[in-house]
Amino acid sequence: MSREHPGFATRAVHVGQGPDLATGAVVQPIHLATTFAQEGIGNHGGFEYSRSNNPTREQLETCLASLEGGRHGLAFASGLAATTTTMLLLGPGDHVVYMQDAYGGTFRLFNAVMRRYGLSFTAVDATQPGAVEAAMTESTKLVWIETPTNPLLRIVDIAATADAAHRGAAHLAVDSTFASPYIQRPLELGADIVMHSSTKYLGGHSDVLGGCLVTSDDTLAGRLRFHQNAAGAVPSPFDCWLLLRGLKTLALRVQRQSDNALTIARHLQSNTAVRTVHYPGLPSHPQHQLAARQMGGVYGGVVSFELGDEEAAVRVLEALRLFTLAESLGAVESLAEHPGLMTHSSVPPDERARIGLGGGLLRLSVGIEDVDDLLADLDQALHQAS
Ligand code: P1T
Repeated sequence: MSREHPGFATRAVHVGQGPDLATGAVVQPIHLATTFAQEGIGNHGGFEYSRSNNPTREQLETCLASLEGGRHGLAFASGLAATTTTMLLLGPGDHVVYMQDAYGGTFRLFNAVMRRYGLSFTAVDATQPGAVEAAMTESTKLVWIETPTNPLLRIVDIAATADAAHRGAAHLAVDSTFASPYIQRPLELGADIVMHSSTKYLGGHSDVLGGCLVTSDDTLAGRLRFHQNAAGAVPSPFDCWLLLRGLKTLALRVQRQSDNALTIARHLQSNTAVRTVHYPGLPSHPQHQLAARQMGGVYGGVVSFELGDEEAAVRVLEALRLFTLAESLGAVESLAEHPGLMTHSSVPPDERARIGLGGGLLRLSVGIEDVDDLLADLDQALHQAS
């Protein structure tokens, strides 16, 4: 690469990659080997055993670190494997403050699993200034936020939350899955760890599960690397290769998905059956100014909106033809789902009600299709259901 600081799209195609030195193959081979020959005991070329490190995984981790503007990237078998490995840094008595509106699986991991190991958790509305700081105690070691949140697309101020966490000597981890590094780079805003479900935008084709962590803190990186190997929730080389392939088109895909999503969000606002549209790119979003600053004017491919009640929401879902009824998000094809009955059903009903996740809420993951076809599908489904 000739420029001193190559741009995002260039790094997505080239960092950690490039022609194979042995053969000249323009695409790197997949290193399936589980173990690597040593010239003498402990004398090797950086690879011993694939759980500890693998050439294909290392390429992916190098590329991910570059895209997030971080020094160290770590790849995992799923987003939840990345989150679990972060939790392994903590011990009995440690306290975590987390954003209340988070992916249902994150809520379940914290409350149904990690509490059993002596950790305690406090959920706060981290969009409110001062809420994180007010919930922190002397035992708080980690603040965990998601922004934009799943599924209500709320925005947390990363820089302000990093300051609050650091004043209390805690680390800040940001689940940035809904944004992708094309849109938002939390480390540049003061976060200590950025986490992704790579299953979503990074992979981008609904064909690989993965997760990652990126940090610029050498000490944290060393501890995470130790636990990545010790707990062993690592991705397969083939999955790493698929993710590298996905990353190459990340900028193109997310730009197109965001353009389509903004058009859809505006269109839904004009439908009388739709009560509220949640999309940070709309000027009516309560945190639009913050989103504009933090997300660089591109707002991602997820839109959620509220209909009168659960029955109406289910009828619309069943009437959609081009949008596929399915969980997950971030891939090239458009998906639609009911968070209360699907992705967030592991969040107890009273907790859902508390955070404003109602039965009439639908979530769209907008793909790269022609937007006119997506609009027509939504129009016919809303019309049929009304
Ligand atoms: O599914 P997995 O790769 O383990 O990632 C978990 C996860 C973590 N964080 C966020 C913000 C997520 O959205 C997810 C997974 N979410 C879905 C499957 C979903 O449909 O919302």
